Amino acid sequence: MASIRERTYIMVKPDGVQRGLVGEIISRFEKRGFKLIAAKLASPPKEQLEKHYADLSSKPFFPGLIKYMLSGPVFALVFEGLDAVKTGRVMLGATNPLQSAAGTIRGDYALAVGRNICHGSDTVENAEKEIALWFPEGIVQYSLLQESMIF
Ligand code: RTP
Repeated sequence: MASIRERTYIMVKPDGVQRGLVGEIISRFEKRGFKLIAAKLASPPKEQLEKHYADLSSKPFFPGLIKYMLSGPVFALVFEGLDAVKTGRVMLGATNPLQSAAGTIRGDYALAVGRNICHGSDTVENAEKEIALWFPEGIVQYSLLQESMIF
Protein backbone atom coordinates (compact mmCIF):
# COMPACT_ATOMS: atom_id res chain seq x y z
CA MET A 1 0.00 0.00 0.00
CA ALA A 2 1.21 3.51 -0.83
CA SER A 3 2.47 5.39 2.19
CA ILE A 4 2.10 9.13 2.76
CA ARG A 5 5.32 8.84 4.76
CA GLU A 6 7.43 7.62 1.86
CA ARG A 7 10.62 9.64 1.62
CA THR A 8 12.96 10.45 -1.23
CA TYR A 9 16.39 12.01 -1.34
CA ILE A 10 16.62 14.84 -3.86
CA MET A 11 19.94 16.58 -4.48
CA VAL A 12 20.44 19.69 -6.56
CA LYS A 13 23.79 19.08 -8.25
CA PRO A 14 26.54 21.73 -8.52
CA ASP A 15 25.29 23.02 -11.90
CA GLY A 16 21.77 23.42 -10.50
CA VAL A 17 23.12 25.35 -7.51
CA GLN A 18 25.38 27.53 -9.68
CA ARG A 19 22.49 28.32 -12.04
CA GLY A 20 20.22 29.39 -9.19
CA LEU A 21 17.71 26.57 -9.61
CA VAL A 22 17.45 25.47 -5.95
CA GLY A 23 14.32 27.54 -5.27
CA GLU A 24 12.64 26.37 -8.49
CA ILE A 25 13.27 22.70 -7.66
CA ILE A 26 12.05 23.04 -4.08
CA SER A 27 9.01 24.94 -5.33
CA ARG A 28 8.04 22.23 -7.82
CA PHE A 29 8.13 19.53 -5.13
CA GLU A 30 6.25 21.67 -2.60
CA LYS A 31 3.58 22.69 -5.09
CA ARG A 32 3.09 19.05 -6.09
CA GLY A 33 2.24 18.36 -2.46
CA PHE A 34 5.43 16.93 -0.99
CA LYS A 35 6.51 17.96 2.47
CA LEU A 36 10.05 19.30 2.82
CA ILE A 37 11.55 17.60 5.86
CA ALA A 38 15.30 18.27 5.48
CA ALA A 39 17.44 20.72 3.51
CA LYS A 40 21.04 21.91 3.53
CA LEU A 41 23.82 23.25 1.34
CA ALA A 42 26.79 20.88 1.45
CA SER A 43 30.32 20.56 0.09
CA PRO A 44 30.79 16.82 0.58
CA PRO A 45 34.20 15.14 0.54
CA LYS A 46 35.05 13.00 -2.50
CA GLU A 47 34.57 9.82 -0.43
CA GLN A 48 30.94 10.70 0.29
CA LEU A 49 30.17 11.21 -3.40
CA GLU A 50 31.94 7.94 -4.25
CA LYS A 51 29.75 6.22 -1.66
CA HIS A 52 26.59 7.87 -2.99
CA TYR A 53 27.38 6.69 -6.54
CA ALA A 54 29.08 3.41 -5.51
CA ASP A 55 26.89 1.30 -7.84
CA LEU A 56 28.32 3.24 -10.81
CA SER A 57 31.99 2.87 -9.83
CA SER A 58 32.81 0.56 -12.74
CA LYS A 59 31.26 2.86 -15.37
CA PRO A 60 33.60 4.73 -17.72
CA PHE A 61 31.94 8.05 -16.83
CA PHE A 62 32.46 7.56 -13.06
CA PRO A 63 35.63 9.73 -12.69
CA GLY A 64 33.97 12.53 -14.69
CA LEU A 65 30.80 12.20 -12.61
CA ILE A 66 32.74 12.58 -9.36
CA LYS A 67 34.69 15.57 -10.76
CA TYR A 68 31.40 17.20 -11.79
CA MET A 69 29.86 16.56 -8.36
CA LEU A 70 32.94 18.16 -6.73
CA SER A 71 32.75 21.29 -8.89
CA GLY A 72 30.70 23.21 -6.30
CA PRO A 73 28.27 22.78 -3.42
CA VAL A 74 25.18 20.61 -3.70
CA PHE A 75 21.80 21.23 -2.06
CA ALA A 76 20.57 18.15 -0.22
CA LEU A 77 16.82 17.71 0.29
CA VAL A 78 14.40 15.15 1.70
CA PHE A 79 10.76 15.20 0.63
CA GLU A 80 8.01 13.11 2.14
CA GLY A 81 4.66 12.16 0.63
CA LEU A 82 2.62 9.66 -1.34
CA ASP A 83 4.78 7.66 -3.76
CA ALA A 84 7.62 10.19 -3.26
CA VAL A 85 10.35 8.06 -4.86
CA LYS A 86 8.61 7.17 -8.13
CA THR A 87 6.87 10.53 -8.49
CA GLY A 88 10.15 12.33 -7.76
CA ARG A 89 11.82 10.44 -10.61
CA VAL A 90 8.96 11.34 -12.96
CA MET A 91 9.30 15.00 -11.96
CA LEU A 92 13.05 14.89 -12.70
CA GLY A 93 12.67 13.33 -16.14
CA ALA A 94 14.96 10.88 -17.95
CA THR A 95 18.64 10.74 -16.93
CA ASN A 96 19.66 12.14 -20.31
CA PRO A 97 17.95 15.54 -20.64
CA LEU A 98 17.75 15.10 -24.41
CA GLN A 99 15.24 12.36 -23.67
CA SER A 100 13.48 14.13 -20.78
CA ALA A 101 9.91 15.20 -21.45
CA ALA A 102 9.11 18.90 -21.49
CA GLY A 103 7.56 19.82 -18.15
CA THR A 104 10.08 17.77 -16.20
CA ILE A 105 12.93 19.45 -14.34
CA ARG A 106 15.63 18.11 -16.65
CA GLY A 107 13.41 18.52 -19.71
CA ASP A 108 12.93 22.20 -18.90
CA TYR A 109 16.40 23.16 -17.66
CA ALA A 110 19.09 20.83 -19.01
CA LEU A 111 20.63 19.48 -22.20
CA ALA A 112 23.59 17.27 -21.23
CA VAL A 113 23.63 14.00 -19.29
CA GLY A 114 26.83 15.14 -17.57
CA ARG A 115 25.08 18.34 -16.37
CA ASN A 116 21.61 17.14 -15.51
CA ILE A 117 20.94 19.42 -12.52
CA CYS A 118 19.35 17.14 -9.99
CA HIS A 119 19.45 13.65 -8.43
CA GLY A 120 16.49 11.65 -7.15
CA SER A 121 16.47 8.27 -5.37
CA ASP A 122 15.47 5.37 -7.62
CA THR A 123 14.03 2.98 -5.00
CA VAL A 124 12.62 3.29 -1.48
CA GLU A 125 15.52 1.19 -0.18
CA ASN A 126 18.11 3.45 -1.83
CA ALA A 127 16.26 6.53 -0.58
CA GLU A 128 16.64 5.29 3.00
CA LYS A 129 20.36 4.64 2.47
CA GLU A 130 20.91 8.03 0.82
CA ILE A 131 19.02 9.91 3.56
CA ALA A 132 21.20 8.20 6.18
CA LEU A 133 24.34 9.09 4.18
CA TRP A 134 23.45 12.75 3.65
CA PHE A 135 21.62 13.48 6.91
CA PRO A 136 23.45 11.44 9.57
CA GLU A 137 22.33 14.07 12.10
CA GLY A 138 18.70 13.00 11.59
CA ILE A 139 15.58 14.81 10.44
CA VAL A 140 13.12 17.07 12.26
CA GLN A 141 9.69 15.49 12.75
CA TYR A 142 6.55 17.58 12.38
CA SER A 143 2.91 17.10 11.41
CA LEU A 144 0.77 18.72 8.75
CA LEU A 145 -2.98 18.60 8.21
CA GLN A 146 -2.25 16.47 5.14
CA GLU A 147 -1.47 13.56 7.42
CA SER A 148 -5.08 13.22 8.47
CA MET A 149 -6.22 12.81 4.84
CA ILE A 150 -7.53 9.48 3.60
CA PHE A 151 -5.97 8.07 0.44
P1 RTP B 1 20.93 10.31 -10.54
O1 RTP B 1 21.41 9.11 -9.73
O2 RTP B 1 21.93 11.43 -10.56
O3 RTP B 1 19.56 10.75 -10.12
O4 RTP B 1 20.79 9.85 -12.05
P2 RTP B 1 20.01 8.61 -12.60
O5 RTP B 1 19.62 7.66 -11.52
O6 RTP B 1 18.93 9.16 -13.46
O7 RTP B 1 21.12 7.94 -13.51
P3 RTP B 1 22.34 7.01 -13.12
O8 RTP B 1 22.43 5.97 -14.18
O9 RTP B 1 22.28 6.60 -11.69
O10 RTP B 1 23.56 7.97 -13.34
C1 RTP B 1 23.98 8.87 -12.33
C2 RTP B 1 24.48 10.14 -12.95
O11 RTP B 1 25.66 9.86 -13.71
C3 RTP B 1 25.72 10.75 -14.80
N1 RTP B 1 25.81 9.99 -16.04
N2 RTP B 1 26.64 10.29 -17.01
N3 RTP B 1 28.13 10.27 -19.41
C4 RTP B 1 27.17 9.39 -19.24
O12 RTP B 1 26.87 8.59 -20.08
C5 RTP B 1 26.45 9.40 -17.97
N4 RTP B 1 25.51 8.54 -17.61
C6 RTP B 1 25.10 8.92 -16.38
C7 RTP B 1 24.48 11.62 -14.77
O13 RTP B 1 24.78 12.83 -14.06
C8 RTP B 1 23.52 10.76 -13.98
O14 RTP B 1 22.50 11.53 -13.38
